[in-house]
Amino acid sequence: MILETSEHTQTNELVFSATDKSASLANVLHNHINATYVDSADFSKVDEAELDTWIATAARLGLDYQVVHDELTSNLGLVPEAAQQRIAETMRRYFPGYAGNAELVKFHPYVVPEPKVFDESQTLDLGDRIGIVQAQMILPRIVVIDNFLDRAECEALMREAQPRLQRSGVVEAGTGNSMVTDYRTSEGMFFDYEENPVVSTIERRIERAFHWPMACMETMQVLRYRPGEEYKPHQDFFDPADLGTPRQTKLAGNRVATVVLYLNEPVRGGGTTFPDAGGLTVQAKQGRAVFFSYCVPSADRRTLHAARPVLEGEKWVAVKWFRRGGVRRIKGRLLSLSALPAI
Ligand SMILES: O=C(O)CCC(=O)C(=O)O
Repeated sequence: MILETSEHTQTNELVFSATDKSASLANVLHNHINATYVDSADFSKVDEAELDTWIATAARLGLDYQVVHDELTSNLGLVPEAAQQRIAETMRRYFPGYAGNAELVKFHPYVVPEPKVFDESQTLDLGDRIGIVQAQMILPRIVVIDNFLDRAECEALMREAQPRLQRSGVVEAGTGNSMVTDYRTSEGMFFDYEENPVVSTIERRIERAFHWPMACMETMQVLRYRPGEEYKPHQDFFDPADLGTPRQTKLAGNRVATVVLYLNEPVRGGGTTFPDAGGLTVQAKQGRAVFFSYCVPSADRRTLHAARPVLEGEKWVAVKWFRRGGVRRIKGRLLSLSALPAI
């Protein structure tokens, strides 16, 4: 039995050979576990969320089930049944398609973030609130969710971000450096992970909504567009053909999905448009999220998108980009890996 994958992961033909790289990745994870958990010799201090992240990351990196299971028994001291149950619980949480017996599962590294929408009600359990799915499509995979943020959260993000705004940049294909261009004329800033309680709450909500650990996301960016400002059509992933791409992807792998959160409503203009999705345009509305994923860094996924010029008023958004892997240390609490499979 293999991990069931959703439509958009099945369509790609790239298949990772998990066993080839298991040894070296296992070492990285193993060393980490030794350093963080075993030296402390107090397994009761292992944080549940941290363990979840570790298991999900191992799965995503393509480690064998048995390697993960052995880590939990030999390094965390779990009895085999408890290790098996723990893996199954995490897999169900992070990979909605996961159906089976943990002992038989072969982890699939091409899983992408995906919201678990309740078909009957077209809602999404965000943990502390219920998202309303306004529209969704399979290819490109786009989901529009209202009620993702409340008004106070939107206002807090704009207020905190405002004094730190600077002219936005884009990544130059040849070098991987950031540069200012007429292609993207907004201003922006980045919050640190869990920088304040509002950022933290929203990051947790994003983790839960899309089944992807925060450690495999970039920090939150907030953008402001004033009249005439825009971001012309672009892809969010780093093109494997670009010389600057390895610099961008060596720590965290490529981007696999994006969520744009609208913090306010411009008077006119400013929608997010997807030219390869028949020109679908999502209008900015306070509290709304538009999510899209791209399991491989290819225009075939049809996730070309643009922020249309604002015509009147201002538009504010927060953006989170999801990475294939690349777990970083977040406030000393989460896993840190530097070796990642190149995708
Ligand atoms: O502002 C928007 O509507 C989209 C933002 C965007 O495309 C980006 O930052 O990559």
